[in-house]
Amino acid sequence: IFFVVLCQILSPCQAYLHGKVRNLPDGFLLGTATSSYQIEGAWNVDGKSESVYDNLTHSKPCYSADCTNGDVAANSYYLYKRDVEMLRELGVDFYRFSLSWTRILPTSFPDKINKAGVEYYNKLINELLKYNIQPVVTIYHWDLPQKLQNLGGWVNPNIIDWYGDYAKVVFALFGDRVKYWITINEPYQLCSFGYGGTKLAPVFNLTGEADYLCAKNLLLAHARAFHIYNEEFRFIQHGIIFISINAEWFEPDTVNDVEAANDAINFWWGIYAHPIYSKRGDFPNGLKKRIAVISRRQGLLRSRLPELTPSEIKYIRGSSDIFGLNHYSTFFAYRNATTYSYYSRLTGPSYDADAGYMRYQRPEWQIGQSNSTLYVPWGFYKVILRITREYNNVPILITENGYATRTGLIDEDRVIYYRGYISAMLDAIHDGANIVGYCAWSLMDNFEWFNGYTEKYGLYEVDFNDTSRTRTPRKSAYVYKEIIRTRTLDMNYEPVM
Ligand code: PSG
Repeated sequence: IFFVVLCQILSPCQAYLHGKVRNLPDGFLLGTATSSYQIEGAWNVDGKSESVYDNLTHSKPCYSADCTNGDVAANSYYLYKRDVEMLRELGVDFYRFSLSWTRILPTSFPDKINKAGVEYYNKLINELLKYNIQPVVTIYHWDLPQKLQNLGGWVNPNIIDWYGDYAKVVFALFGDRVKYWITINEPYQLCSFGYGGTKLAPVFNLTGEADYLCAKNLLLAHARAFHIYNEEFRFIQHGIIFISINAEWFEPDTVNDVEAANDAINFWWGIYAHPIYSKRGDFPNGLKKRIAVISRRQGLLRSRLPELTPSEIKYIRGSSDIFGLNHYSTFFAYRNATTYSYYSRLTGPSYDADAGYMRYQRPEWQIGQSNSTLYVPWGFYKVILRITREYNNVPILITENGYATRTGLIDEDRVIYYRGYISAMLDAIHDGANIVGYCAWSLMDNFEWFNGYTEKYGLYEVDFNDTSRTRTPRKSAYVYKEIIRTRTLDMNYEPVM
């Protein structure tokens, strides 16, 4: 009774009573993320060679919505000390960033290690550690060496060796200090938008074929890095290694659309998650069957989805210490006349036709600057619980979650998004999910691939018109900082800016 009475007087305490302040679990890790091509700039400096994004944005200057590129980006190659200062302002436990393959290995191969490139990452890592910020390092976040792309990139099975050799080099260079390794960022976006479409490099647009070859090679390359780490580095370096999968939520539109939503999930992320995290391994059965049936109807003599042999299945299964989850939004999935009739279509392979579902988002959902990122916190809850149940309560690190604001420094829309999503995550933890940490995308505004600089995901605004690339905290930065400082989520906290 004493405490309840006291609580009537103290307002933060009242919020606790009314469930508006929630505690984060003990030892929960909080961080924020970026990736090399999106922030570094210095694209041809100090011995760095050409990546697929250097090549694409230079050969097609209007690849991105605003005809921009990452030549300078947020200039983090030169401003990394300011970046670390921002991370200290926020008080994060970790910083997730990625390594540029072409900065470290200009020939793409380990015959020549570029000292200046290695120096850059050493300085960044050491600066982080000086302030007790753990580096969480993505080995590959889409900026493939152009030279390897000329050899076919992710559809050439030799990429398993090339990527594995590169991974081995970075374990040896940085693994004494880096304890969290992410092999590859978002296979779905890479394979589907890059090899099956034109949104990302290498804009192959060979849907229904290249995207599936990419998927298989990528799974094997990821597993290669995992096994190299296990056999040669883990016992000395004692880190963990995993993949970051983009898993969006697909809700059945009606009771008749449960299968459609399931297919959507299988084609979007089950195709990557199932071989690694399920007990059985291999691609999901439903997906294998759909592609096999459609391929046969198309007159092909084999499925366009390459098979995983029993030894490949074994090699991939279990090749991740935890589940790196990137999540942004939710869709309703359904079938219609066209998607039902997929068995009869003869217009050639198509990934979307294979998947056989349609999707839409509700107009009443709060929409960010990015057209597909709408505020649907319950979808985050559902996707976490699905992964938890399907993959035997695997530990999850949220490696990306974020929202492109429509406003300026007072990004009220993103404050709502972060609060809603962190709250949904706490509900999922309460209901049994084993989530070890959360990472906001992104530390700062950056080159948003095909959207150029038109989408602003940063906790810090970056002034791209100013050569010094000034960084200024938005309201969401202050709100996140308070969450980190207090290890609680207070829905009503108003920062003084
Ligand atoms: C993936 C899925 C969605 C949005 C963006 C991504 N979605 O379903 O709404 S891509 C992901 C990527 C990173 C981007 C960031 C924001 O890993 O490099 O900058 O999200 O687009």
